[in-house]
Parts: sequence; C-alpha cells; structure tokens
Amino acid sequence: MSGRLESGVAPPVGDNPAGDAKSGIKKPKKKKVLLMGKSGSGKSSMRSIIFSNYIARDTRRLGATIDIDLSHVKFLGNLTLNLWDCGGQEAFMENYLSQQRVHVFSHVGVLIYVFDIESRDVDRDMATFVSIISALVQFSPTARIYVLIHKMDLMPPPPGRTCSTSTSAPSAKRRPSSPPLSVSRQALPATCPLDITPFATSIWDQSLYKAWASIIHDLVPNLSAIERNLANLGVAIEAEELLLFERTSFLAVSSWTSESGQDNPTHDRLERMSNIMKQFKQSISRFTGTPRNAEQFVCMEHKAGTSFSLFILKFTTNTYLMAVLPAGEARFNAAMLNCRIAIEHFKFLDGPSSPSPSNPQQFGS
Ligand SMILES: Nc1nc2c(ncn2[C@@H]2O[C@H](COP(=O)(O)OP(=O)(O)O)[C@@H](O)[C@H]2O)c(=O)[nH]1
Ligand SMILES: [Mg+2]
Repeated sequence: MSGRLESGVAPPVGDNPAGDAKSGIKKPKKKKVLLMGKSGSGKSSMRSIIFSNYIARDTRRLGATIDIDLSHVKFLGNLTLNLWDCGGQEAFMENYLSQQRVHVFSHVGVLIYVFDIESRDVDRDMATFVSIISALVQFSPTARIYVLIHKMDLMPPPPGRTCSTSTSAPSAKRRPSSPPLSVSRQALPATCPLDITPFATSIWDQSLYKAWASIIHDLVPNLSAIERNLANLGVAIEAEELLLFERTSFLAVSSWTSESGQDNPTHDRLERMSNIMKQFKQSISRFTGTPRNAEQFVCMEHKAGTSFSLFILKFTTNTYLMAVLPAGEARFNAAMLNCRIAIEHFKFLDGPSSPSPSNPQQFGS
C-alpha cells in the first residue's frame, strides 16, 4: 500500500478521477443524490433536519416542494452532495419520467426513495417506484438505491417494545398499521441491482440518523484510512469506543469499538448520540442566539462515576471526536491530550486542499 494512502489521501476514486498525484491534492468527490417519493412523504423534512439543523417540529412549516429543489451540501473537506429534492406531486413525477428523464436520472450516485407508511394507495406507490427504478437503471446503472419507509412513529410499537429517544412525537396521531410495503423482485426491471437497502425511519427519533449515516458512510472518501487511524488511536488511548462525527450534521462518519466495548447492550447508541448532540446544539443555539450551523462548543466532558467517562472534542475543522473510556481521571486526561495530538493525523479529512505530508505516517506507526 502506498505511503499516500497511509496518510489518508487515497488514490482518486469516484466521479472525479482527476486527483493530482504529484501534489497529493485530491479533487473533491461530487455525488448526485436524488431524493424521491410521493408528495408529503417527508423528503424535505429529513433533508432540513439532517443538513439544515431544523428540529422535527419546524418541519410542519415547510411548504410543498415545487419541481426540483437543488442544494449542495459539503460533507467533510472532500465530498459534495448535490441533493435533488424532487417534488413528489404526480404531475412532477410524470415530468421526471418523460421530458426530464435524461436530465434527472443521468449521473446519479445515490437514489433515496421515501415511502410514507401512512399511504392509502400502496399499489400506486409501488408502480411509481418501479417506473423510477427503471429510469434510474437505464441512465445510472451503478447508482446505489436506499428505500426509507418513513413516518414509523405513526405505527404502534411492536408488542413488548417501548419507544426510544425523543418521544415528543405527537402520539395522538398513532394509527393502526397500514398493509406493510414490500417490493416484489418480479415487479422490478430485470437489470435492477438487487442490493436495495431498506430503512424504517422517523423524524421523531434516532432512526433517521441511522439511515443517513449509513448512506453517507458508503460515500465518504478515504474511509479505510479513517478507520485504520481511528482503530490505532482507540488502542493507544485504551478507549472503549471512538466515534467521529461530521461537524454540522453530526452524522457518524466512522466508529471504532474495543472488544469490551462490543458488550454494550445499546445497539443504536451511535445514532442516539447523533440525535442527542443535534438537539443539544439546537438548544444552545436557541438560548445563546448563535446560528444553528455555528460551532457551538469545543469540548464536552461527562464523568459517570465509576462506570465510564466520555468526552466530545472539536477535532479537525470538519469533525468532532467522541471517546468513551473506562472510569479514571488519569486515563481521561491522558486520552484527551493524546486525541489533541492525533488531530494532525486526521487533517486529511479537511481536504482536498491539504497536501500530503512529505513523509506521511499512519497514526500509530
Ligand atoms: N409523523 C411524522 N410526520 C412527518 C415525518 N416526516 C415528515 N413529516 C411531516 O410530513 C409533512 C410533509 O413533509 P415534507 O417534508 O414537506 O414532505 P415532502 O413533500 O416529501 O417533501 C410535514 O408536515 C412533516 O412535518 C415523520 O417521520 N413522522
Ligand atoms: Mg418537499
């Protein structure tokens, strides 16, 4: 493996294969992301919560999306998401599939298709979905497809399970379940890629973060370098868990868990942390008057007696690092110091303009 890769600046990948090998400067990766589904299914809401720091309550004020709402989201230093939020009214959908077919479905990196669990016309929803997939397979056969079954908060929880974080969803709206959505393989075009990833989501809990973190995870450049460096840092500071968050969305970019950390029974703790931190940021913004996208804190510490300690540290320009440690003051202080020193080894996350060091070193080597 080349020294360049060790430093985190991997050989060019993705849509911009024009990385400058000599200078070690890697051009940013751009991904066209189509957000589609019936009108009112919750597309603009999730986009606003994840990328514009809306709170769930605010989404009720969102107007209907007319035609396509284009936005460019910078994620870390070298990934730009071109988000196409496609208004889902039938007339628009027909237009995407006819006149705008080439324009909409060419060069797509990811399709996120949102189904409303409350929909009364599942057959029609499925027919539209199949048409969209046909168009996508025709013009972007390599695109990844994610299906979100959305507004799950409106479903009664399965027997024996209670609701988790953020229970401020309007529970009065709970209704009996509609027929479950299922995608028949026969209904899809023969050339349709099989790996469609489904997620059950709601803007009222952490499930939205699980889905979006997974989508983003598949797009982040230099992931293997991030994972390697994170694992080396985790071992060095004797952590139980490390989590790397993107600065504004607070989506988990990558994580590392020690062997003992894997015994943690809370399996959705990663997305719970994203949700909690996002709400915390919004509260700070509300009470201090700082913009929601501003960098609102530098370090947060939590020492839970003899059970564990935790800190969340402003890390590189585009990231925060969370470290979970066994209890102990000395270990805590040493870990904090070492994480600050390790920032140098993660600077590539702020690329693409950060040149590779002349003698690149993997963290821990
Ligand atoms: N109960 C519930 N309502 C949601 C959820 N997501 C969005 N909504 C609501 O659905 C309505 C339509 O959302 P919007 O994002 O405009 O839908 P779009 O047409 O697909 O962009 C808004 O009033 C949102 O507050 C969810 O997960 N649960
Ligand atoms: Mg919309």
